[in-house]
Amino acid sequence: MAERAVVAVALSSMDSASWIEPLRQACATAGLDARFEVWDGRRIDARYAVVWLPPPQLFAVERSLRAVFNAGAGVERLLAMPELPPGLPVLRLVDAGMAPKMAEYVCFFLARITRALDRFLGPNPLRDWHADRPRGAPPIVGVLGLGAIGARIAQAVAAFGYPVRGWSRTPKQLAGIEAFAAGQLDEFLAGTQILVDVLPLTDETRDLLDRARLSRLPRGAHLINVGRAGTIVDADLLALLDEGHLASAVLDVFRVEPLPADHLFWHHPKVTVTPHLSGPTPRLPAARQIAEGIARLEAGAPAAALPGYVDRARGY
Ligand code: NDP
Ligand code: OXD
Repeated sequence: MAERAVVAVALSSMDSASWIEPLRQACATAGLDARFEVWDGRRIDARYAVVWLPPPQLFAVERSLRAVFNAGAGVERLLAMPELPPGLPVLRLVDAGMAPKMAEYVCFFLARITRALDRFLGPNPLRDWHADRPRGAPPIVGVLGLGAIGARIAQAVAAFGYPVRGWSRTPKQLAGIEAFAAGQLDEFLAGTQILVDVLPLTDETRDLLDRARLSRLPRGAHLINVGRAGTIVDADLLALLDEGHLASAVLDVFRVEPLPADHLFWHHPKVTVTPHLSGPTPRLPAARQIAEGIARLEAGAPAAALPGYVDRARGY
């Protein structure tokens, strides 16, 4: 009989202990015999690790790892760890319940922007029954990144009647979404009135939206960033907001998190800051995906055949 798999759980900011029970439950459902342990720095001979910003010594201490499961979608910080062994397969979550929450977040801010709902909120709400209502054509929404999450966001936005366009590295065919390929970014931006960034951070997407690119958006455009902050040059974004080229920015992700208390974004009148909460990883669906992944690996499947296998050269 195969030896029981030991799984190290090292989830730093996500509270490792709270994941043990969902992982156990998910294992029982997947028919997998595994032992999950919160990793405390001592060697447990783990065959797999479930991580989010793990301590770097994990990879030096646990030398028998066969794969590492990232308890989130973005892997840029994990891949940037010099301690991560080069050949160790990395798997990430694919949707796992994050996509609908992020679609909800984006649609909430779209309604707020397009109906100027802020007028009715806050300490001095407008009390005018005859306040202006938008009756024209809805603005064009452009979604950068049409992966597990971006596609869901694009489809949710389209379901509310917005014309939606999407940009991805490889061409996509999604019902009701106008698709733009990698070489068509300028054209994509020129026709986008509300830009939603759902890109992973990779060598190719780092600093992608600089002054030149953001300036291609029409005057008065809005930005919602739920992907990664490193895809946008902060100083260029602030300058374009101050100059009035961009009307507003809703930012859920930041180059430094937690966002430092003195950062300009906190106080800028055209910026809404949320503390990286658009897509919190829901424990049970995530645990199920991880348990199914481990079960398949234990059954002999190659890691590259699993959903969420990260192409380390590509960076996502
Ligand atoms: P996926 O890997 O499924 O999708 C990534 C998308 O980006 C794909 O459509 C991909 O193109 C596209 N893309 C990648 N590189 C490029 C490029 N150079 N040019 C054009 N398009 C590119 O990721 P997910 O949808 O699961 O997640 C996206 C990101 O959202 C995560 O990486 C993470 O950073 C962020 N995130 C944020 C959360 C939050 O709470 N704020 C929560 C969860 C995720 P192609 O389809 O051709 O591969
Ligand atoms: C993720 C995130 O990548 O929460 O999952 O940002």
